Amino acid sequence: MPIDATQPYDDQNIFAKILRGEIPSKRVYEDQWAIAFHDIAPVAPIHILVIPTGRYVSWDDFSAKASAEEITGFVRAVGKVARDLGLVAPGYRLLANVGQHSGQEVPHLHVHLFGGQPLGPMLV
Ligand code: IU
Repeated sequence: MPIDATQPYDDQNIFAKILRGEIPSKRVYEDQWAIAFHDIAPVAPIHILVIPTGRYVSWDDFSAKASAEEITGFVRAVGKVARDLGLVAPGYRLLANVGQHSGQEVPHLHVHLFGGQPLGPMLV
């Protein structure tokens, strides 16, 4: 069921556990500001999730409350992951779901990075 993007941060959410290393993931990147790992149910040949190391429910929360340093660090990490995976020349897509209408399922901000094939037009 989609989450309510206005809910308080829950330290027991699955991505918080992945961040703390309590649940395994296939990590491709980590630094002070972000970690990135393979989505467990990929919908493209390359489907990576990039999440901030801070406690943010969604893009809304992050954009409103994160420090300039955190925002810069996170945005740079997303770009670096894509570059490291060789996705800039062929191209890629970024997506962040926020709350009910988007279908956001996990209450820790995550940016989906899709690539590895022509992705077609956005559906909405
Ligand atoms: P959404 O934007 O909240 O809808 O995306 C959640 C994504 O998290 C979705 O693509 C899931 O396949 C993915 N995921 C995961 O990679 N590992 C997990 O343990 C769980 C969800 I739960």
